[in-house]
Amino acid sequence: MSENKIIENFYKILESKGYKGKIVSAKCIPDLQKSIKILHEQKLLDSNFYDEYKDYFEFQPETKFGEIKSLFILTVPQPQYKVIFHWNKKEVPLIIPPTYLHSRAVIDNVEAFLTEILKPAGYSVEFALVPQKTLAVRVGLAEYGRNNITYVPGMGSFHRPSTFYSDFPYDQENWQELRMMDLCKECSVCVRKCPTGAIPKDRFLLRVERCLTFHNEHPADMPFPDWIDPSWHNCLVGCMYCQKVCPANKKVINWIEPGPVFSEEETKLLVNGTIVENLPEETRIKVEEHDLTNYLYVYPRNLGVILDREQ
Ligand code: B12
Repeated sequence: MSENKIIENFYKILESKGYKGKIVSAKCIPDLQKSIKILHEQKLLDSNFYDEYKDYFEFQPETKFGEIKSLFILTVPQPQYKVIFHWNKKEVPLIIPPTYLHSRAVIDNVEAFLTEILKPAGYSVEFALVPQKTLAVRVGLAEYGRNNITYVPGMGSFHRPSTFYSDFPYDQENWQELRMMDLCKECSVCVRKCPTGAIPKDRFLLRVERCLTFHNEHPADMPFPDWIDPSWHNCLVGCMYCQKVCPANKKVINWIEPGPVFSEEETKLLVNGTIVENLPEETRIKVEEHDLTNYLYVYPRNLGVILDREQ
């Protein structure tokens, strides 16, 4: 199959699956590698934050297949999930925001789709650990919201971008300016509703060290800083304040899929930090089926603070 036919096929199947994506030349890599490092050098990013995520920001493009000629960035719609805990004879429903669950399945699906298109013509793909938002906006797949999350038409911020390196030859750079949605120019509802003040008024770049998510994704043995008011917690992990009030999310905001229901006994085990292998079989299966294993490590603190409010 000719290269043009492959590209045509890529966009056709992409659309039929409800995904969106772009192909970009590997010539963009040096620019992408610089994008976050520059902000660090200008001392605009919290240094603890930068060190924690250095592997993403200073990524090294290496593959088993050899020379990288292009990058495929695809994004897939993602829902919120509602998990119900039982505590003190009450139901405590908690949201898990989009993109936390089933990430492996999404990435595997995207990889299978790309492999199906490219392998018969002799091309390879390999997952790329890159700053996804920057790339998505640079190639015109998404635009930034004022909240620093990216938005795709029809999906709002409820999408998971993933990128793959390939040896498929592609020369177009289609590298664009970083863009904020037009809607945000007249809107600052996320700035006002963020309880921690993480979305600044005086600059675009998020104050990550103020973002609730930055703290609640840390391992549970790192207590929340004192300035975080317990009433601010609104999700099992992550936070929905800025996405929930965003007018660009109007169409997706009520997309909530049911998650598991945990009995009082099970809730106790989870808040006590029981590792997945030590859970009773029925609970373990529930946790694994709903892909909750990756974030169990935050439950003792995150769920603990919320359940304390329910006393
Ligand atoms: C580090 C990280 C975090 C950190 C830091 C957040 C942040 N702002 O980057 C923490 C832990 C706080 C976090 C939180 C969340 N994250 Co996060 N995170 C990442 C990660 C690993 C890297 C992102 C990154 O590169 N950050 C560095 C900053 C500097 O980059 P940036 O935000 O793109 O900044 C650019 C712009 O500011 C631009 N810029 C500078 N000046 C200006 C001026 C203007 C006008 C414009 C337009 C642009 C601009 O330059 C910067 C560099 O290009 C990615 C995964 C990945 N591999 O990319 C997920 C990722 C970005 N996160 C994701 C999600 C979903 C979230 C949360 C929504 C989770 C939640 N709460 O539910 C929150 C959102 C917080 C927020 N408001 O930004 C998704 C985003 C999907 C999407 N729709 O965009 C990703 C892609 C992971 C995934 N699961 O798919 N996250």
